Amino acid sequence: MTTKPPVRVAVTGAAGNIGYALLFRIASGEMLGKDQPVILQMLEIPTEGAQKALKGVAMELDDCAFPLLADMVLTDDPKVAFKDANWSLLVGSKPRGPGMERADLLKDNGKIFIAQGKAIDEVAADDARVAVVGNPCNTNVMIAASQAKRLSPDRFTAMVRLDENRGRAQLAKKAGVSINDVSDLYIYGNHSPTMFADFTHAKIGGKAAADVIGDEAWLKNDYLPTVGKRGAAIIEARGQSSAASAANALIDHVRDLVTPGKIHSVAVNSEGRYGFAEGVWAGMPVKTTAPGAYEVVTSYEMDEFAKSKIALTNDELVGERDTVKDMLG
Ligand code: NAX
Repeated sequence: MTTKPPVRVAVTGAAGNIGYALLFRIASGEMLGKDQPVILQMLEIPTEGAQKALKGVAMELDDCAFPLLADMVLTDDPKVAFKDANWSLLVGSKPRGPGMERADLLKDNGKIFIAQGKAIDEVAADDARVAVVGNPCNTNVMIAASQAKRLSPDRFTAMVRLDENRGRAQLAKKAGVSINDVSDLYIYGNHSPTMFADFTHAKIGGKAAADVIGDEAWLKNDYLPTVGKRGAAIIEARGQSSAASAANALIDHVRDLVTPGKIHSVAVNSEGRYGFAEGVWAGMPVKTTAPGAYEVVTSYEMDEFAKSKIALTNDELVGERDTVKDMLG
């Protein structure tokens, strides 16, 4: 059996749909490795219903007898959940209610991410890393990062990996090839329908995807909206938002961030790259350089079409930042 010390993984919204599809895979070693013990530190809101459901999830985790699950913490207190956490996966957030404006959602969720960003900065491990899934995830991660005094902004990432996976799957389907033949497809901008799935640099079987597909109109007018609105299409079909595929993407997001050499789409502090405004968190390709560390791949040259798409998604990110500007620490 392994002798590695356990990694502490905090998961918020642990009794929710994504949590249910996520925790078991973390505990079975799919995220951090089959020889890496983990301690799950699970946060839920302090209602009786949520805490009871969380207990139920923990009972099922017990019943799996996972060899790598060293311990569990169940709590409604962020300072307990994030204590010494090496990874904090911020999945929980408030869903948009009937008649609720997007600006209200941004502000309501902003409060959660102010508190959680502060708590992580205060009590998480020195090597703390954060991945935000709860929507609007690009803006939520910006708010959380703005609260941090100890942890640098590069520790805070948000998830656009589900969009990358969706984009690769749609290209493979259209070309009639295996998913393994699709590469170099990266997501730029916001996790929202304005995102840009950059088909202009994608490859199929090592060749330019646009040449293999041979239908520019389809790529621009069908493919991009299909990828951008896939979340809504899933809700329409299942009556619930993506959960298993979102959990799967989060596993991919973290696993590739701890695997040197991997190039993948992550929403990071833009620092003005690819024409994004300074200080917004935007999807872009990153290369993992050491476990948990990455550099942005800046070598892709964008054509006029790609630049116009990036400008649109950047405008939306800037608009979201304006809405929450009073919440930025
Ligand atoms: P659920 O509503 O099933 O679960 C969310 C859970 O979070 C609930 O159990 C709730 O009690 C808990 N929660 C709420 N506020 C909390 C807080 N302050 N601290 C701790 N827990 C809290 O939603 P689920 O389907 O699991 O989705 C979770 C989030 O992921 C949503 O914001 C959703 O929009 C977002 N998504 C993000 C995706 C992405 O690619 N970035 C894709 C999937 C998903 O839509």
